[in-house]
Amino acid sequence: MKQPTQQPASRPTALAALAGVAAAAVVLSVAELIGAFFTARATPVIALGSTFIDFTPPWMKDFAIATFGTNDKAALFVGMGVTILVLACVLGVVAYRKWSLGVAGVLLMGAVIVASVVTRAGVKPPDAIPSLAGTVAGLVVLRLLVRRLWRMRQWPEMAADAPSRDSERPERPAASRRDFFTATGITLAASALAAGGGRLLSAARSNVAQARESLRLPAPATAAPAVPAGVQSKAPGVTPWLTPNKDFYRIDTALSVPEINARDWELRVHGLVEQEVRLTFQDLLDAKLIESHVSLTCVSNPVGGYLAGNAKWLGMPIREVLKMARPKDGADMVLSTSIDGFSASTPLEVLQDGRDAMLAIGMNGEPLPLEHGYPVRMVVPGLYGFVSATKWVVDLEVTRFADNKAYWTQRGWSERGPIKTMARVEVPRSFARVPAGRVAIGGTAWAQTRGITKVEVQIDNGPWTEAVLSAEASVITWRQWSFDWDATPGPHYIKARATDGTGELQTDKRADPVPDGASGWQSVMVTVE
Ligand SMILES: Nc1nc2c(c(=O)[nH]1)N[C@H]1C(S)=C(S)[C@@H](COP(=O)(O)O)O[C@H]1N2
Ligand SMILES: [Mo]
Repeated sequence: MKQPTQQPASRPTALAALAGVAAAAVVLSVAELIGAFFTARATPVIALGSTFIDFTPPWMKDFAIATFGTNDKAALFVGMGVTILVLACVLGVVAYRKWSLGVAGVLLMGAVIVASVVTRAGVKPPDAIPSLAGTVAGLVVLRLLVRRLWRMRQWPEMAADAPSRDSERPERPAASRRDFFTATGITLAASALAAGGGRLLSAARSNVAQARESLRLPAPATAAPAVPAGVQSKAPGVTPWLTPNKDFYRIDTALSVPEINARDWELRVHGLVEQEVRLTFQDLLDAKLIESHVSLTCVSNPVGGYLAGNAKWLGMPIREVLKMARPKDGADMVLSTSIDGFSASTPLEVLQDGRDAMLAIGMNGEPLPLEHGYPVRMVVPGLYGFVSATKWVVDLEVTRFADNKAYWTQRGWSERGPIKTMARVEVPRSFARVPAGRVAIGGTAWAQTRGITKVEVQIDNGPWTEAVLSAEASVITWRQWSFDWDATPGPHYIKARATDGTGELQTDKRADPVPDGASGWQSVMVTVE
């Protein structure tokens, strides 16, 4: 007969799940604390997230950027948090029901974490230590908490639910539920402290941000041509022609921003070259630097999207670096690799022609911000970032497209990526309500290395009419435009299209970002009141 005080069967299960969550918190926080003394990329959360990103199929990357924009990393962390929570609950219940299975589960997860850590680029075998220590600590805590639950089966309320275990001696004092909650609470609080402490410690140990602050950039040997007056669109509300660093879009696969000491930085130029070259940061500071306004664009940018920016870059021309290395006949590509294993394939000829392709150290008069590639990144006018703009670059291999594939090319994207001509409507915004009368339409257009010579606007199915082009700084920067519209009440569609410097009209053929960039004319719906 069951006792009248019998608790619902779900109660011990819920407590076991809670034990699992506490154990997972211990795994992660212990690894975080110890990880402060190792590479930032070696902590379980960062390593798992990065591994996940590397295995993300192109459509999912596209979906993530389309849905979350530059918050895609925050979305990933939330997704990971939920997954870890669910797995931890399952592990707790499994361990409570059958301890040996629980151990196997924890060890399996530990193995997955360690594998994802040691396979990260730029990570050394000792970097597995934080994850190993975390796993062991988590196992110990899980054992302590689950044992308390077993002992609770001697507590009459739960007697019928706990599996009978010969290993648990009846003479042991029965544990109470309060015991369990106290132990779990202490575990969770200690985990929070350890994780927070780990964060503070890594921040204190990293002096890269400080070194960047105190870095003084040299003056360029060749200054950027003066920006003509009137580059800004006349339409109020259009994005600034020059993008401030803090507003510059950020796209990369790096979950934790690599921290490189400029004095440790070295670039190796090798492969199909007569002379292997090694450059230090001091070599760059001493070189004849150029300064140039260049607009960057991301291949994942949808039609009308904001994954583009325009900055003044300071750097050493890559063609000068290649002159020292002297590429051999047959080479047609330079594979640039970052410290964290991202790579981009850039046609060799593009890096040798007259355009301002550079190893950049400055962005809008400052050292590169950490998240934009400090201390050195590539900037190549005319190509999407995924095949040219390697941040935290440490290696240039002169090679052939036939022999090597870059990071995104291995994942279904194109091996080359010239930027497609694009006109973007920025004001009025999509679905805006505007008063009837004179409405200023405006936006930005780009076709880097070809330039923009015309932007046309169409209202509903009316004629295509030329917009007013703002001044052009160069063919490698974007160009703004404006258009005065006499708006009549009702719903209206505004379309825009650009013509590049070769006279070619932007294609109206709709294409997704995969594999080599979105195309099509943007259409914006507005309501005139
Ligand atoms: N190391 C590294 N460099 C990288 C990437 C990356 O994932 N890792 N992404 C590239 C892509 S896809 C783009 S669009 C540009 C974006 O540069 P930004 O973040 O400075 O705007 O960086 C490029 N360089
Ligand atoms: Mo990109």
